[in-house]
Amino acid sequence: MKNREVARLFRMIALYLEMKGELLNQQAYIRAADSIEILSGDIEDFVKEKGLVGLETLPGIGQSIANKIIEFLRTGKIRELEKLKKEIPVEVDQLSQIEGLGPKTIFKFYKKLGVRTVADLARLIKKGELRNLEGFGLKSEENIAEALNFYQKQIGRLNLDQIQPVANELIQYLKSKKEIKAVEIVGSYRRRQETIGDLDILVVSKNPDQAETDLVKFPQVGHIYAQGPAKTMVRLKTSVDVDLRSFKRESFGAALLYFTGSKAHNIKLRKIAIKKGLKLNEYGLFRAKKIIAGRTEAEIYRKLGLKFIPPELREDQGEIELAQKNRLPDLVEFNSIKGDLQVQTDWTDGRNSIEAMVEAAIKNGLSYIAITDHTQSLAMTGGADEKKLLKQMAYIDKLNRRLGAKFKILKGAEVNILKDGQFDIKAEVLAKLDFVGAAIHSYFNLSKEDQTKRIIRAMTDPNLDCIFHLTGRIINKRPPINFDFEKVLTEAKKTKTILEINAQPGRLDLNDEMIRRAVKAEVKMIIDSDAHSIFDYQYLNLGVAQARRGWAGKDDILNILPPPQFLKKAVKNK
Ligand code: DGT
Ligand code: CA
Ligand code: CA
Ligand code: ZN
Repeated sequence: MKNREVARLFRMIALYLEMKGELLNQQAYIRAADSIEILSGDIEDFVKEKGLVGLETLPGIGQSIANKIIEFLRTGKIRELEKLKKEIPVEVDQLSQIEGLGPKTIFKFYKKLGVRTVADLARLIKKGELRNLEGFGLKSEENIAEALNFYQKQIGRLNLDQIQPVANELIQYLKSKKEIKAVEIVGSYRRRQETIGDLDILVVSKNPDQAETDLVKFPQVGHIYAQGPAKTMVRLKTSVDVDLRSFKRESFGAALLYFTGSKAHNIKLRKIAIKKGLKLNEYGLFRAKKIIAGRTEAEIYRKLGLKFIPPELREDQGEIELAQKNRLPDLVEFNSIKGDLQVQTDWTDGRNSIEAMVEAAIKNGLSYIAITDHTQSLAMTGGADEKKLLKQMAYIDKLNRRLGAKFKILKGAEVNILKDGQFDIKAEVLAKLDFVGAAIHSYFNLSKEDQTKRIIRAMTDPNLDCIFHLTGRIINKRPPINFDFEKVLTEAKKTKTILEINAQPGRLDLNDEMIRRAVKAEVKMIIDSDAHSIFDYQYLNLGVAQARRGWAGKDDILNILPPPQFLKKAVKNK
């Protein structure tokens, strides 16, 4: 499948065009990239079947862009992009990953200071030369230095959504091979860590050499580091490193356990084995030379006197001790979310209509959603004011009458928390909504004291039901705001304010440790996709994984309840 590669190149073209200030053209490439990303089939098959004319029927794709798709499929290149790179020899895709650096600023750095790469930028900052640039100062230099530092620390680690599509593709590919009898992804991906260093894959194969050859022949492979016999390592074209190891069936459970990690979890398991006079390694659990378990993880845990520990918990945070006492938490389950309480639509910055978001929600097994478009002070998103909100409420009432009992649309909003903790929508309008969420979208840098006060003031508002993405962090891009989480938890419990676990792979906000503290403080949570298109509901399960990593049980997560029970527990002011 070359869909993702084509979309990536189009987004790159869009970045160069934005540097040049060709905004109309830039928008066209972004629309085309969106369109190709959501195409369900292989773009190459599509072109074979329907040709240039077929391409032009896709939304956002005209003749000129269709020709570039065909050019790429034929030659592996897009001349337009090559030309742009020559004209502006700047690594804009990497530089623009640094928070606060848009294409326009990057262009300015290039023109005035000759910055072409992240390394160039780092050098300039070190020399303190950025502050002298017109329109910049010491403060903006410090901000960029901090963002750069953040970027460099995380470099090379990918978010789950950057890795999931190619991981699924690779698994399907390996499963289709005759001699491969079992395939599992292990490592941090199986534990659903927030970011992934590399993909570790285990297979059972009658013929390990063949499995290695199969991996090397996977069409997405761009580079081979090492091939066989014990391990094969490759780099995919999407910059993901993959390790593949082959095991016999009777050792597969032991290998799964070993390579799922975490290392700290494994070390503790080995200590328990030793205490029982046993030995645990990636081939099995042994008494002297005799294997006593190895085929499944469950039998190894059992022989060690432990309940099975789900991969999301294997971080040596006390889970082993609880498993010994049979007191692991009754974790919230995958696919158990019944309602999504943060959904944006084309009334503001979402891509799809309310109707389309409802239809997709039903397809994803949900029975209610709250429409929570942004409110007015977020001007860039076309945020709603009171008048627009009231109009949307009336419209939702009409849709609900049509839908009847099978689905419920809740009237909601994602209100902005202003600098002083007040909201940007009048209380009398908020009181009319079914579900009010609020979030911080500005003033991320207040002092700890002011930020804490601001959040607490918001939570004491009787109209507020939930705080969305509390810390505001963007993984690899923006650090969390500075505030006193314990104080916020105490206040949330007192005011019955829900905290959201935002499932967007770039947010995953709250993080695992904060979820654990919220569980302890008996603060209720919900898991939302923060959908901006019909495709985002798929992220709900990443939110569930995050909740499980935070030891959240079924009682801690309110939106596994059907709508009447949910509303009764979740909504404050009704
Ligand atoms: P990553 O790739 O940085 O996101 O993190 P992981 O956890 O996938 O780490 P990775 O790829 O280095 O290794 C995969 C798993 O293999 C790791 O979670 C535990 C296991 N493992 C690797 N090296 C060792 C080791 O020296 N001792 C033990 N006990 N386990 C190891
Ligand atoms: Ca790994
Ligand atoms: Ca690895
Ligand atoms: Zn938001």
